[in-house]
Amino acid sequence: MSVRTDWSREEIAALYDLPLLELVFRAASVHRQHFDPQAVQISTLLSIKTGACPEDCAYCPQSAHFKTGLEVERLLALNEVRSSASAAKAAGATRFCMGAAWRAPRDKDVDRLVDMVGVVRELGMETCLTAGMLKPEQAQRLRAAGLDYYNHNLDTSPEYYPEIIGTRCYQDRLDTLQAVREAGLNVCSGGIVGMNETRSDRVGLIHALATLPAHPESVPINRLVKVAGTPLQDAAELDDFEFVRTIAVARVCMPHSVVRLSAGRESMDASLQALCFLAGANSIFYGEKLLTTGNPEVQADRDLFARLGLKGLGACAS
Ligand code: SAM
Ligand code: DTB
Ligand code: SF4
Repeated sequence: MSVRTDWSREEIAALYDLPLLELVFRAASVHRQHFDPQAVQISTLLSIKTGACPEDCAYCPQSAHFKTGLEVERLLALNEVRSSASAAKAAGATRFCMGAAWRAPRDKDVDRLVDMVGVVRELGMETCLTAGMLKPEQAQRLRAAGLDYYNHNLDTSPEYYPEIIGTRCYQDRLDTLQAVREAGLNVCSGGIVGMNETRSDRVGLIHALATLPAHPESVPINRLVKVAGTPLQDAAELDDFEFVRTIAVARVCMPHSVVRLSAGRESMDASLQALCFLAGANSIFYGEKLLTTGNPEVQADRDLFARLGLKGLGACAS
C-alpha cells in the first residue's frame, strides 16, 4: 500500500474512536508489514546547551520565562561531546541526539554544531540534532557536515499551539521542517500529549504530521514531563490508553516512520510500555537523562527488553 499524505481529520478521528483493542490490532498489523516488530531503535540524548532559552514553551524547563531551578550551561566543548557519545555507543545506542536550548542558532553556532556532528560521526554513530529554527543555508551546512536527522516538533495541533507557545508560530515550525527536508536531512518531528489538550488537538497533531509533503522518518511522541515552575506543572494526567491510542494512530497514519516512545517513560510501567510497542512504537531514548529530566535507568531498560524479547537494534524500515 502506498503511503498516504492526504489523511482527513475525520479519518484520523475515526481511528481514535475505534475500540482500543481493534485500534491496537490494526496498528500492530501495519507495523509488521514494514518493520521487524522485535527491533527497537535506541537513541541517546545529550543537552549540549542548557536553559536560558528565550522561547516561552509552556511545557519546557529550559525556558528563561519560568523559574524551574535549572542550572544554565553554555554550549559544551567538543571533547565533552566526544566522551558522552562514546559512552552512549558503549551502552548500545546507535544514534546520538544533541539538543540545544535555542530559539534558533546563529551562523557562528552552526560552525560549532558542524564540528560536533563531525566527532559523533567519527565514532560511527548516526547523528541527530535539535537546535531550534533553521534557515535553509544552515540546514544545508549541517547536511554537508554529515548530520543524519534534524528534530523539530510540531508539538500540538495548529489551533492549540498559541496556548502553549507565544514566541513563534506554527508556520515558523513548518518552514524549518521544509528547510530540513529540502537540505536532504531526515526529518524527526512529533509532539507532546498530556498538555491539557483535547482529543481533537491530538487528532490535529497527527493530521499535521501525516499530511506533510513527506512523512517524517522519525516521529517522537512525548508524554508531558510535568516540571515544577512551568505553566503546565499541574496539567491533568492523560489517560494511559489515550497515550497508547496516539502511538497507534501515528503508526497507522505514518506506516513507514519510526515512532518513538519518547519523553515520559518514567511515568509508565512495563505493561504500558509493552502495549506501546505492540501499538507500533519502535524507538526509545536510552540513558538516565533526557535533556534535563529523568529517563529510566539503563539496567531497567535492559531488563524490560529481556522480559519482552525485544532487540535493541537499528529498526530497519522496509
Ligand atoms: N529548542 C529546540 C526546540 O524547541 O526545537 C530544541 C530542544 S526542545 C527541548 C525539543 C523538544 O523537547 C520540544 O519540541 C518538546 O517537544 C520536547 N520537550 C521539552 N520539554 C518537554 C517536557 N517537559 N515533556 C515532554 N517533552 C518535552
Ligand atoms: C523529542 O521529541 N523529545 C526529546 C527530543 N525530542 C529532543 C526531548 C525531551 C525533553 C524532555 C524534557 C527535558 O528532559 O528537558
Ligand atoms: Fe526553548 Fe526548545 Fe524549550 Fe521551547 S522547547 S523553551 S525552544 S528549549
